[in-house]
Amino acid sequence: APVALHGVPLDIGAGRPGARLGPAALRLSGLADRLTDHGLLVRDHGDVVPDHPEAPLVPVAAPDAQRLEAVLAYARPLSLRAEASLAAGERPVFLGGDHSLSMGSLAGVARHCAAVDRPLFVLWVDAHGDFNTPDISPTGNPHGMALALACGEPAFSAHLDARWHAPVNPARVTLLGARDLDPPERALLAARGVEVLPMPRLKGGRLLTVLDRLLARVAAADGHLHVSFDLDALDPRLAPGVSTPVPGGFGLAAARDMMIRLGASGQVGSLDLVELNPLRDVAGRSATLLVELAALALGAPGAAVPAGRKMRETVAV
Ligand code: DIR
Ligand code: MN
Ligand code: MN
Ligand code: MN
Repeated sequence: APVALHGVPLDIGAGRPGARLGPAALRLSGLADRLTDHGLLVRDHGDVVPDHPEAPLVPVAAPDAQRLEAVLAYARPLSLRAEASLAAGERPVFLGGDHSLSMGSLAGVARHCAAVDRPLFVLWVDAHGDFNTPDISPTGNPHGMALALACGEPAFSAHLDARWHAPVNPARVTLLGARDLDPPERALLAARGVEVLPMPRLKGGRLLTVLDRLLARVAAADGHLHVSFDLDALDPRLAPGVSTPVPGGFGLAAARDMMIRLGASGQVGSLDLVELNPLRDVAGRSATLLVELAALALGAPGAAVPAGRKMRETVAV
C-alpha cells in the first residue's frame, strides 16, 4: 500500500510553541526519500487546513477551552482525510505537530475500521499517558488529553460528533514507555482498561516480548494497528527536540529494535509521528532520528539501513 503523508502544523495543543514546524522539518530531513529508499511508494498530501481560519492564530497562552476549540479545528478535517486515505488503500502517516493531532487521526482511523468492520488496536508510545480530561488536567494542555478524547471520554461529549468522530475502544489500547502519568490520569486509564506498560517494566528483553504479544493479538483478530509515536518517549539525550522532555526514555538500540519489529511485521496500518519541536532541537538531530525510525517502522520486510547511512553516523548521542 502506498504511504500517504499528511502534515499537521499544530502546536496550540502543547504548552510551548514550535511543534507546528515539525512537518516542514520532517520533510526537509528527507522523510519521503528515506521511505522511497525502502522501496515504498510515497504520496505527500501536504498540510491539513483547519476548518476555522482563525485557529492557527490562537496563542498557546490562550484560555484552555479556546485552545481545545482550535485543536479541534484541525482534528475534524484531519479525521476526514485519514478516513479517505485508508479508504483509498493508503497507509497514512500523520506528521506533527503536537500530539493533539491524534484526536483527528484516530477518529478517522476508527471511522474507517467501523465501516469495514475491523477491530482497531492502538499502540501509543509516549512518556505521557495523554489521558487527561479538562476537569483533571494539571496544565489544560490539549495534547495531554488526546488519547482520552480519541477514546470518547464523556467529558468531551459536547465536542464530539459522529460526522467526524468514532471512539477508539480503550481495551485495545497499549500505552508503551510511560513514565510521567498524573495520578488522576493514571486512575482513569485503569478504570477504562487501557494496558499501561510503563518504562521501568520494559528493560531487558521485555520490550520485544510485549510488542510480539500485541502483534500476535492484532493478527489473530485481523485487526488494524495504529501506532501513535510521541518523540518524547525517547530519552531526551537522544531526542532533545521535544516540548516536554522526561528523563529515562528509550535509548537508541531499544527504539530501533521496536521500529524494526513493527516494520518487519508489516502490520502498521497508520502512524502518527508527533511532538517534534524544531525550535528545541539540536542541529536537526531529533528530526533526523525520527525520520530514520519512521522508515524502519514502515520498512519493507527485512529492510536494512543502506550502507554509509547508518543510524550511528547520523545521530550523535
Ligand atoms: C501532562 C503532560 N500530563 C499534561 N502531558 C504531555 O499536561 O497533561 N503530553 N506532555 O504529551
Ligand atoms: Mn489527496
Ligand atoms: Mn503524547
Ligand atoms: Mn509525551
